[in-house]
Amino acid sequence: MKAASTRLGLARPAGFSLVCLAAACLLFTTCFGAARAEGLTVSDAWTAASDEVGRDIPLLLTLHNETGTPDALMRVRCPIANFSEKHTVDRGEGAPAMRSVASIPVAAGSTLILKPNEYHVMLLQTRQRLIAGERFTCTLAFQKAGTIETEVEIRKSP
Ligand SMILES: [Cu+2]
Repeated sequence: MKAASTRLGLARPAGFSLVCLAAACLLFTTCFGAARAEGLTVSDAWTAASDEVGRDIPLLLTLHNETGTPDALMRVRCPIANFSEKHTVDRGEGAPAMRSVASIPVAAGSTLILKPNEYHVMLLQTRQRLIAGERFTCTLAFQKAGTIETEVEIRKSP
């Protein structure tokens, strides 16, 4: 009897959102437009359209770490590119220069917006044309939160 009433409780609308956050989101499904796992959310992932194949192109997204523990983006895999790197931008003497880093840190309780002139992911050797309005899925591996899949929107080049 107790188990049955619990199930009934979960069927209520308020219960549904709880189930969605607690269960579905932990299984890395998309919830309210953001992909999340254990307090880490990936949202607003996008890249610019490109007619050329074989290009290197930045992948930009927002990382929100709701946990009390620092995390880090370790690996990114997208089917539309042969490789990917995590980049930062050094500003010393002369022009700013991109540099590959082992991971992108996401401090505890922070939001990090990747930008072409700050931390970003670089997709290397694109395998196909990137057409505005289309989407593809990338897999992001974090040190603590594990693997999160996110949809990436292709936006019109500025
Ligand atoms: Cu770069």
